[in-house]
Amino acid sequence: MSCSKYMPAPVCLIENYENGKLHVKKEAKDILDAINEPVVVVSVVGLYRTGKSYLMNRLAGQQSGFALGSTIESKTKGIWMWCVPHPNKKGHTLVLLDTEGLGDVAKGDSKNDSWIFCLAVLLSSTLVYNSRGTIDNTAVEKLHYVAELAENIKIKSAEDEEEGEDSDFVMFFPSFTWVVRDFTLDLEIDGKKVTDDDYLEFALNLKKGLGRKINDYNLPRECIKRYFPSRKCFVFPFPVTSQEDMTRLEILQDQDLAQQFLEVTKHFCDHLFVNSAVKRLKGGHIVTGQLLGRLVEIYVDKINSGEVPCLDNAVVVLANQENQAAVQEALKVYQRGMEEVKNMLPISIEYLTCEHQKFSRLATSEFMKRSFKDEKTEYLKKLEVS
Ligand SMILES: Nc1nc2c(ncn2[C@@H]2O[C@H](COP(=O)(O)OP(=O)(O)OP(=O)(O)O)[C@@H](O)[C@H]2O)c(=O)[nH]1
Ligand SMILES: [Mg+2]
Repeated sequence: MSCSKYMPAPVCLIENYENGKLHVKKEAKDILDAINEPVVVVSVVGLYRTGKSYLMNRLAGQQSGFALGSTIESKTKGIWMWCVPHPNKKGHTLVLLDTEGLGDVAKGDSKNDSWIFCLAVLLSSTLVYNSRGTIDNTAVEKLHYVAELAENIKIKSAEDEEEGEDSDFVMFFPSFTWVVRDFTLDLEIDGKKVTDDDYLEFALNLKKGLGRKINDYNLPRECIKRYFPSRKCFVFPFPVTSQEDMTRLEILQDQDLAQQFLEVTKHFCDHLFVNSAVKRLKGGHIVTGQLLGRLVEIYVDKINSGEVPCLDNAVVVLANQENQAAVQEALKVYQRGMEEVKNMLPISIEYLTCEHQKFSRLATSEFMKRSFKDEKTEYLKKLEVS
């Protein structure tokens, strides 16, 4: 059983220093290293002080966990992680990533914000974008980080770049869920009742015409649609009525919260539990906790060295590490088997050949279980030679 089942509270996964450098925390990496199960990764991003951490605690099914702040000062720093058993998918771990609030002017570091947003996109299978009030133009414009993704993430490695457009990259991007908090309006468009999803799509409609203003209006909308073809929206009412209660949500019981807030929260959580996919790498390989930890390191190293993280390169680096380990494990299987044969000596050549073939086959299948993207069967050959 993985230790994820016993993670009592979130830990910091990625810390950010004043000098702009990012750092992967060892404690979090060790936790991921011990998880051999596939992971479903849900991350939340959005402006600071909008109830992100509170929502993540609800997803973890806990009253408290990710630290909330009750002042206007931003609370969460860097990226925090909580691994819990997946409530619906047996044998899967749900990894919740809570991120630092974007757009805090006191912090005044927009580059840091871009990287936080970018890492959330790279690491998760579902990205929750949290905002407050309504989906008006300001809310959409605040999501300008999406428009910057093209500069901050590369899909293909330099060698493959000539091979045309990144048309299929979105397959490896997370699905997108827009959460609107403290929504007080009626869900109506032109006097007709609409769903949360209709509301989002309406807000993302493009304006016809030319000119800078229209262009500025359309650009973030076009980017959201392009990068996140799978979209969902949930509008939440106020959780409580009194301002005083708002700052002590963490200690309030469900019966103290607005009924409709509880209903939407449940609907939201159920939706994510059922629909959030297992995280996969470009190429389709399933990501386990272990692989996720390595992925975090690869991306953070890239960002720290001033380069742009690249999906393809990350897969190559990961595949090399994994295949190397797979060869070692397979060799062990073969050697262990042949040790036993050695103890039976003297034996006939026929029997020896037969045993050698048996353990070679076993070793190969052991290798195949773990290896990936060994397209040129480079590592399989390595195994045969040894
Ligand atoms: N009005 C309102 N307040 C909320 C809601 N959810 C949580 N809060 C309160 O808002 C404050 C901030 O909540 P957090 O969950 O810490 O917000 P955050 O977005 O994680 O904040 P940062 O980490 O600073 O970006 C706390 O006092 C919460 O009790 C909500 O749906 N509506
Ligand atoms: Mg927070």
